[in-house]
Amino acid sequence: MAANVPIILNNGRTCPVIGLGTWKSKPGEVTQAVKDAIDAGYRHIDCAHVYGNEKEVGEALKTKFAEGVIKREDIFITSKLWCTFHRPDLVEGAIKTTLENLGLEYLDLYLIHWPQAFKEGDELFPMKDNKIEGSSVDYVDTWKAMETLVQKGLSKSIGVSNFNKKQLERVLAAASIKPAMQQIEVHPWLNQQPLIDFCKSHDIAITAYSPLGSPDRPFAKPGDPVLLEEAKIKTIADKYGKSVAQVLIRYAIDRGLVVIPKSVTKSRIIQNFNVFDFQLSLDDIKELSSLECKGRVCSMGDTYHPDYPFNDEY
Ligand code: NAP
Ligand code: SBI
Repeated sequence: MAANVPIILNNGRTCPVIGLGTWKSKPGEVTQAVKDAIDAGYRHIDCAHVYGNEKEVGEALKTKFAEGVIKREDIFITSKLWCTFHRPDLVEGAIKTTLENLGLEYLDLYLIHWPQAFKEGDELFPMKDNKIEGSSVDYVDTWKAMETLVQKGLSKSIGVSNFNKKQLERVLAAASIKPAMQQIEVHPWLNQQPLIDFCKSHDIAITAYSPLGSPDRPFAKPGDPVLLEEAKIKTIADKYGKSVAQVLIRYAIDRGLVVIPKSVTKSRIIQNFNVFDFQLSLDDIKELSSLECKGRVCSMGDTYHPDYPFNDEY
């Protein structure tokens, strides 16, 4: 009825539909979280250099390989190129750092984390006059450098994250390898239908990030509404005998998306994967989509950057 079937990317490779998110997972918690996730059946982990915990994710992978629970080819590992490494000559070094930290020889998917380039250097968030300092590197040039990573066997697939339609069009026009994936924020308050339709029309798969509304985001303000407490979603969840989180995860899967809920809590890690025994009706998906309110919860503060993606309609 709702089997755990991986999606097929535009290069013929497969990607498990649920991955474990790792942003904000503390180094001291993430190793156990990844081990718990693998034991619960997860075969996809979403990582990034900027999360500052790839070494600790790697420790969990090493243990699970050594225990014989999984082999390298059984698990899908995503990471992302941070904004300070967009300059083409920095891209190969950046993926090699990530591979070294994760203890891997290759990634399954490497994404350009954001279209905006930041000033190159040691600071991940280089600041000037209280603002993030940009760099003029064009993400199309970064994309050409990403393509060489596939040729060198360092990543099986490449893609983007947080790109708007125009930015994707520019990449597509120049690409020898089309992006296999676009990772964006998706949940009922930001249903992303126009951008999803555009990506689907180009055979680019979508990963839904912050599917639970990212309640632990560091920039949440007191009084911000909480997606997991939305009464209309609770009513739908009760009907299926499932939690709001499980309904939000199914909301992505039932729209054909990959989804990467983050948790460091064993019971939630298990709960979030326990979604293959039900499916949302079309009416319920429509009702969830009708909660759209441009309710973006994750953004980068540099709205003044020429490549800031969220100034366009989509
Ligand atoms: P999220 O997955 O929407 O929410 C995570 C929060 O929900 C945590 O506080 C977690 O708590 C809690 N939670 C998890 N399962 C729950 C459940 N069943 N019931 C109640 N609470 C639950 O937020 P996110 O971390 O922003 O997004 C997920 C992942 O997407 C990230 O970790 C990252 O890998 C990726 N991401 C990518 C980008 C990008 O720019 N590409 C941006 C944002 C996120 P505990 O951990 O305490 O259990
Ligand atoms: C960080 F490590 C620090 C800030 C921040 O804000 C925007 C969202 C983001 C990101 O760029 N990718 C994430 O998963 N979270 C993030 C990460």
